[in-house]
Amino acid sequence: MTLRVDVLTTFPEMFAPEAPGALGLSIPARARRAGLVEWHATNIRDYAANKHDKTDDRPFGGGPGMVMMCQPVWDAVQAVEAQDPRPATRILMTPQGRPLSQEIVEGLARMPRLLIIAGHYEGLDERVIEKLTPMELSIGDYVLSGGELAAMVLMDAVIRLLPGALGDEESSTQDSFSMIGPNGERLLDCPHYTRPREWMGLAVPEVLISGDHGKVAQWRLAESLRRTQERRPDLLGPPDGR
Ligand code: 6GU
Repeated sequence: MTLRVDVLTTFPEMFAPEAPGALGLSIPARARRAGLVEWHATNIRDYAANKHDKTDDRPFGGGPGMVMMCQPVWDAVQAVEAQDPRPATRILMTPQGRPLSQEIVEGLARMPRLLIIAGHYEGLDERVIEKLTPMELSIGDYVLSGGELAAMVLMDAVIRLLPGALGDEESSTQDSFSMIGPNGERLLDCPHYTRPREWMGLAVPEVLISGDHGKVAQWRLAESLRRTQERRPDLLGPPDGR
């Protein structure tokens, strides 16, 4: 079954399947051509029921920036959801959302249909969020001009997990956050090397050219653990301080 992704945005051009941007090249483009995924970008502006096709307005209480209005967002969601009988998992990209993780990505890759709202400006009127009850996701603790780039990040991460999206050469099982440690933790990836065996005085670790697959697997796990401890101790759980 083809995963259907709808993106609701005021900048649908960013998602043109032929655009040689984030999704128009490489793995997502190949997955789309293979029929594993289809995506449709809908312009929220097309659902604005006011004279000037306005989708945003000034915030009550004053202050800088604009707020996306309830009506165009709500109507766009209703219209897009009616285009396919399968229920859509509603997602709102926002810096106030839950931090995206590989675990969340894996869950979303099993869904038949995703509907991603990419907010712009200061965000959406809170009432439309309350009525839509979307899953709210952030891609990190920094601010983007809009949710579109974040939506593309999410889409890329989901699409590469669809069965058949990666060739054997690109298997996702050993990626960072997919490699599992002795206590079930998600680990960072190990270092990688290719030819030549020596470059600028640096040799490839001996074990990798030993041909001993057991030893290689052991070394990779140890390196993953060491890197995770060094760079992302938070992934290994809180220190056992008592
Ligand atoms: Cl999902 N949206 C925006 N606008 N900024 C972000 C983000 C999302 N995640 C991190 N920064």
